[in-house]
Amino acid sequence: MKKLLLCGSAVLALALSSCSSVAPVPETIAAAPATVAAPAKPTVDEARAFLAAAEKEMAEFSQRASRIAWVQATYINDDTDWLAARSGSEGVQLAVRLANETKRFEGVDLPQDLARKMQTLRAGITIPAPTGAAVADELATITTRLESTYATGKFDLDGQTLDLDGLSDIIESSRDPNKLKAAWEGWRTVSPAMKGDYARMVEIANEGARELGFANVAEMWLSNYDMPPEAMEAEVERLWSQVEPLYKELHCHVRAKLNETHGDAIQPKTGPIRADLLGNMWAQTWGNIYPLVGVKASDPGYDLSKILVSRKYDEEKMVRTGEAFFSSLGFAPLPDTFWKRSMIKKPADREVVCHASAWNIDDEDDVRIKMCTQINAEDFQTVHHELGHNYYQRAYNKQDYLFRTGAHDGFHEAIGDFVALSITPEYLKEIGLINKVPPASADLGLLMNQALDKIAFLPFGLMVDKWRWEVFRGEVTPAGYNDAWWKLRQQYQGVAPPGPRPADAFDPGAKYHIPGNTPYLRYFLSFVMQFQFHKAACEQAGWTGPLHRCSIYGNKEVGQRFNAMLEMGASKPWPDALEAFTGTREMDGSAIEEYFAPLMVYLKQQNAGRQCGW
Ligand code: X8Z
Ligand code: ZN
Repeated sequence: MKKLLLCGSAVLALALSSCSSVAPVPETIAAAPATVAAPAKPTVDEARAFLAAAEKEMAEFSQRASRIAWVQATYINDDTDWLAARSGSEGVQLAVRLANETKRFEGVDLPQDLARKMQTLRAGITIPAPTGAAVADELATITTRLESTYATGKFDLDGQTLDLDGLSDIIESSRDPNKLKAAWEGWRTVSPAMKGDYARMVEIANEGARELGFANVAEMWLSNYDMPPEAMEAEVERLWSQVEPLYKELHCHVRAKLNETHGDAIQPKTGPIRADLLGNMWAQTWGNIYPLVGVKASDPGYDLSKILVSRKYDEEKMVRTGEAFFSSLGFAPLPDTFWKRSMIKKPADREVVCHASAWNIDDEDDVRIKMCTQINAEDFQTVHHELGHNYYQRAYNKQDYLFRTGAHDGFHEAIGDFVALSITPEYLKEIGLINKVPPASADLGLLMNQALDKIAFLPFGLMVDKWRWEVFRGEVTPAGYNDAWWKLRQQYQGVAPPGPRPADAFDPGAKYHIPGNTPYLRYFLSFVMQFQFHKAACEQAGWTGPLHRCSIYGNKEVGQRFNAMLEMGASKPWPDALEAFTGTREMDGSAIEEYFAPLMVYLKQQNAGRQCGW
């Protein structure tokens, strides 16, 4: 029941990390009367036996639950929704029972490995419920409905019924502001129906968190990083302050270019950027508008999306190419079952959850991905992202059950992206996708392309859970959900909706991870850490050139050191895992700063005389 999948309905998922000691929780049991002997403190052996039994029970449950979840996600109908809700309810009841049972061991001086497992059991339920079958049933019905509503959402535009993929195609390629606005607003007609369910889910989950000794779900989520939750929140601020200046410069330049393209009436020179103009449904990555903002004199001279199409890549070839990269690092090929059981192509005849995800069905070798793959550069990157999850899952599958997960959830998200940072022109030439490596004069173009995805993402990666923390903490009530969302969108990303939002709008629900209940801080952490991994790997490879030209393709020594980190899973505090690969124990934005340093110089020159900020 933990980690059935990464990036799917995560209600049952035990979170992906644990702490080195059990955090103190408020006393919940009144002191026994003096005349009655207090029950004997449990021993370390009892704790070990309890954990072994819990791991066995969870592993067994997960065998069935993960298959039910897979069938539902790849074949949505009323019956699979029913099955998923039933199984989800059983899973949350099991997780809550085991989490409550850890209370018995509070105050027992446990060895580090046992303490970590106790902490994972107690804090690792993404969306908990209070004890009781009826409330667990209600919660699971709600969470299943939220995800299915998102996955099956449609909107009629110009006489055509479009799903998220169809509407996204418009956002990604059209330059017509009216059409962009219609597609952008159209997708957001899917989410108002979710709002009541979402608000009720928050109530139930917070009650569940309180029963387990947390103030609310936000505190619970932040308790999975081997440090007190307040310290983790401060860490996140520290990392953001490192990368914010780069984002501000990029925003300023992109806004100026959009102003040149669309004129003052559509995109003014000052203030926030219109969210539908950035080439992505959520304005989270901006690579699709590279042609509008690219560095003319420094263009790399190739378009990977076009090349993949012209070279007749199909869905399988995209994934096989990703697999070959991991093989070049020394990883064993994916098992035959991966190819038989994965869903890598959007089925024409049924509803599925298209949002890409990676699964390990049996917690051993039955790894799979689920993607509605499109033949373009973005999905080429996503294929590597998903495979990163699968290779991590396989690397740690010899650990104890509760340690078969990432060192923290940001590690899990960073693995495949780190590998994909090595998709350099040199690599593309090596695998025959381009004929000529662009000269150093193309560096700014290459960096701009990368920044539009990697730097643009950072404030979005941060604000999604800032919103959820406010919601779970009760700082924002359902009446204020949408305004709070746009306040954060404006504050961090400097984007605004293309027009006033309707009174019933629930725009957070139009982003997969909100109805899908997948925590989002992991991606912010990943986007910082993947550059740390890249820099460390390039140093290990003896690379002395600019970081964005370094590829570790084919480097088995780096692969070995990388694997040493992956194999640890969550068995040690995450700084130990980070150190095993990078030699440092801290998350740090200086690698991403170094990677983009030449672009920062260029952006500052371009922005001279412009009024930046919003
Ligand atoms: O959800 C994902 C992955 C699956 S874990 C496709 N990502 C985030 C998103 O799409 O919003 C990857 C980067 C950010
Ligand atoms: Zn992922």
